[in-house]
Amino acid sequence: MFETIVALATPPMKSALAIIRVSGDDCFDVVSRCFSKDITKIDQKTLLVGYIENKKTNKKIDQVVLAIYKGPKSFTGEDLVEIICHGSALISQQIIDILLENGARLATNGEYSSRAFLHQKMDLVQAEAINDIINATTKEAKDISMFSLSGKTSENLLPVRTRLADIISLIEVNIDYPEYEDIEQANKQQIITICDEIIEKINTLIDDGEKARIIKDGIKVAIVGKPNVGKSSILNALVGEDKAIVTDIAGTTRDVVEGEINLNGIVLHLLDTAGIRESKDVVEAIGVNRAKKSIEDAELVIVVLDGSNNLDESDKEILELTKNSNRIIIYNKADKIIDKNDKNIYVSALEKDIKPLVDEIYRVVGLDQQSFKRPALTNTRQIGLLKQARSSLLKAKEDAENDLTVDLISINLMDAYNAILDILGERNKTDLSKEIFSRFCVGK
Ligand SMILES: Nc1nc2c(ncn2[C@@H]2O[C@H](COP(=O)(O)OP(=O)(O)OP(=O)(O)O)[C@@H](O)[C@H]2O)c(=O)[nH]1
Ligand SMILES: [Mg+2]
Repeated sequence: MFETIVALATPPMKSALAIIRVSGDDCFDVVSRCFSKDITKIDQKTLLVGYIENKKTNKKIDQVVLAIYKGPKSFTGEDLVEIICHGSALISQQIIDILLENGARLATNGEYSSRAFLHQKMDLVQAEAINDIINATTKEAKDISMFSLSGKTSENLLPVRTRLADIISLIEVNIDYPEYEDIEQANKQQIITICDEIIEKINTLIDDGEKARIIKDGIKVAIVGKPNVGKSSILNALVGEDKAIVTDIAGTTRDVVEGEINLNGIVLHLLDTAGIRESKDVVEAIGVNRAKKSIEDAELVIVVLDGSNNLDESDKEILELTKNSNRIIIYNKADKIIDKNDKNIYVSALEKDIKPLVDEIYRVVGLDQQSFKRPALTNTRQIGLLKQARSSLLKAKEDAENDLTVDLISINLMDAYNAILDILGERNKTDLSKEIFSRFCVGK
């Protein structure tokens, strides 16, 4: 039994129209109890004009249009009504109240999508994409989410899932029906080869996923260096405005200054930090600690050196601090440098000549044109499960190499298979025996 739920689908503010969504097993009954017409007999998609009213007090609440969807042909798969009313927070609240009085309950977060999933209107990857589409801030991020919503991303998992089912079926049939001589024997070498093949496919999915995640969420970039090397000037040159204060006084930036840019589809969340040095000034010292912390938090660190001067101990300390980070080292103040070394990246924030840095960011992030056009699993849950599947496969392969029995090997293969099903939310819906028997005509 799916209770009838109600929620406002549009923001609670003044607008031309607002939409209230009602969905559930007795949705049409609930709506009919507060609508001027009876909709309980409707058996196909329809639009109806009428009044939402309080039938006890005989008071009309608003004139509305109902978009009526007969389940299973609806977003949730249930009977569903969208009430299109006038866009005032007061009106929508009154309509929701009257629906609540007549048998509906308030929907919880994501409950419509969760019902769509439960009614098999979409898999989990598609359901998660709804949120991503709403939250996308760039065209590129939206396009990636659109692949997931349309089911294209889920299709990427098919080859992995099929290959895993192939090998598991082969092993299971060997275990369960050893007396059948016409069944292909699962040999260890074959298992190792198939494991390798699937691991490679999963590696590609993880790699594509990490790249797509960058397109979706952007990347956190910390700009660090000793005082006065030009960190704030670089931030300003990147964002194209004077966000951070620039002076020739060392220790100008005290707190972290944030900026954001969209570099052809890659959003950089930039953090300009206080110049790192020993300081007795309490405020500056806190800033320096924050700068050090931002190195840990950042996905990419831009280490700025003053190319017009020789490196000193402070520079070396910062190079040491960032040695394990994903980092780009740049030499600023190129306008004052005479001897340049081919291996270094030179920029002049003063002259807004930062193209070498932008190119290097692109190179390090590793996105190519294909990354923007490819369906990919992007969220932490999906990538986490891919990694889980990969480590189970590595264990299965190791077991096969150590000549363990096939039933032991199959435990890890099953774990990998389940992790893949979990990505789609299909673990409890899929009967592996069906997959097995669809491949073999055992018992003929
Ligand atoms: N010649 C030259 N001067 C620059 C360049 N970039 C920055 N400067 C100058 O260097 C000085 C310090 O610049 P900032 O951007 O404030 O340096 P910072 O690293 O943020 O300094 P703190 O906030 O004190 O750590 C200013 O006088 C800038 O005008 C450059 O590319 N060339
Ligand atoms: Mg600064």
